[in-house]
Amino acid sequence: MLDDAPRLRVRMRRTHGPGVDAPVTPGRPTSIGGLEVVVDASEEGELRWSVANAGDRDLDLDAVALVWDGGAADDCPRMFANGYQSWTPARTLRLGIDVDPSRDPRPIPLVRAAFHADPGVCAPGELRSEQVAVLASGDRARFAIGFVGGATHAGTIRVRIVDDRLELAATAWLGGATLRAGEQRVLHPFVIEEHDDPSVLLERWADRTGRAEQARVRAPFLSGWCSWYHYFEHVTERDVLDNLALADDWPFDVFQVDDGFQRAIGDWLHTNNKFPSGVEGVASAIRASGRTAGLWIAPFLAAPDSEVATSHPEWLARAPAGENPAIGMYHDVWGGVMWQLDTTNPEVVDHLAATAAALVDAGYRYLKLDFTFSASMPGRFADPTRTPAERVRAGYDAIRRGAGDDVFILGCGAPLGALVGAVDGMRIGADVAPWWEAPADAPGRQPAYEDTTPATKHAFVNTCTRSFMHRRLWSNDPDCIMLRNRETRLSRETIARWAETVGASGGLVLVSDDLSLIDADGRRLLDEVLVRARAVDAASREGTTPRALGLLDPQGPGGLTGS
Ligand code: 9PG
Repeated sequence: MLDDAPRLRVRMRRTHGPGVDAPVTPGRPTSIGGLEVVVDASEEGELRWSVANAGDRDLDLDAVALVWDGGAADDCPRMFANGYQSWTPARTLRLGIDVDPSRDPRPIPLVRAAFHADPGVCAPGELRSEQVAVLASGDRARFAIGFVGGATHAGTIRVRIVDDRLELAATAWLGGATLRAGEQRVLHPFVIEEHDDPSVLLERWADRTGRAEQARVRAPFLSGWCSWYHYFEHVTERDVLDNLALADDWPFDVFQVDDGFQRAIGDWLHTNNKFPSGVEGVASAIRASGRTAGLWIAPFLAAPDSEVATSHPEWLARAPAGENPAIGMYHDVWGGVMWQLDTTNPEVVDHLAATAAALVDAGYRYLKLDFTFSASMPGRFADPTRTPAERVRAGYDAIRRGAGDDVFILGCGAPLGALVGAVDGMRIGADVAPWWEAPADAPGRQPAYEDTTPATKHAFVNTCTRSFMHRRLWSNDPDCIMLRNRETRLSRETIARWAETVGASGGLVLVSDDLSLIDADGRRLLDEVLVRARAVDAASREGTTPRALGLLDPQGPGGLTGS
């Protein structure tokens, strides 16, 4: 497709500057807007490219793209579009009909920055996918475009129909990173493959990317308990101990304490008064029961009144303009605005490594790192040459360095592309909730971004559509099952359907209930789900993952093979 060189163009957007566009010939440097782009002839089907600052002044670069004609749009042109982070949907969109949510004026810009690599507004008619996209005519796939890697910048595939033809743009998102005078950056290569089965295309892309990025795919199968989806932020040490006491004959490897133990967002080694025994005491109790102790943290955030923010204001990223710190997340439950730690500051990475080491010393061997897209949010940083992807990856790498190689690290609220090779497990969908569809007043609901709201249906969609990632990029975490049939709005049928889908995915099986509310049927369901999940996981390690039914159906997938 890219051999059609006369139609190949490079498109570039410097920060605060207009987009510029020029034809490019593979093998020959193209000068554009003070930069030089080199596209190599492909090797092993991978197109290699780089961008260099040819001038004698530093330049800030938002995005550079290769743009080409993808042929006639055909009937029912569709794109399987992968979302940016754990909670963003992966599903099939209709070109010429569906609209990118960034075009909706209602959400504040911060919402766009949380759910997309590029927080800007899409062009009219344009749809986008992160890392990999499958282009299709109706139910038949045509080809996939995928970036082989994402650790140094995000890769966004943008598509629109121009004169009944597909205009394709493979975009490297550098997010305003400074290119020093004379500096060259090698960009992640990308591949184009043809096949009529979308699952085959996605699996081949994930195989290739997992190999290239040394994906961590050898962690043991895990089952466990998580405090979040029954107790939420009200969890107490007593709740954890009570469930531990009830769990004696439950098949859990991990017992994981979620949000609610900490004194402040950012101060992870100090508990609030609901956890009188401290982080060590809770870990000791879990370990004494023979289980792996797990803990949730949101490591790149700091509450304005946290010790970390007040004693080290210089560790905070600065807002894009003005003197305030940069926002990493707005969350009512935590009291509003949370600042963003600057992971380009060597002291911050040392602090993250030391925090992880201290938690491991306290007894934790499973860390759930949440809201980690926050390190990719806009701001000004100690090292302006780092891209958003590099800022996220630096934070994860620091935590890995402190925690050691044998601690299970679970990414959550995490930009997927940047973290292949960094995490053992990855949350691949929105939060479940004790309801199927989100009610109008569900917490976290954002106009135009409703499909990221905590709701079991949203977790179900991504568990099906991202099944190809399992044991290729990491172990998939589909999010928790809930087995209680009291204190929930889920019907017995829906409880079972969701639990069976988790089992059919082969991913992590985590239960999030007050165990005293689960009856014998619930327990039997868990045992069945675990048998299935172990078998599917074993097959996945051998390269056979379950496939989504109806992957190219714009109404969403119908389930997984075998479910
Ligand atoms: C703890 C939770 C759980 C859960 C995570 C994550 O936008 N929001 O308001 C929003 C709130 C919570 C949330 C996602 C989004 O969930 O996925 O498993 O750990 O944090 O706070």
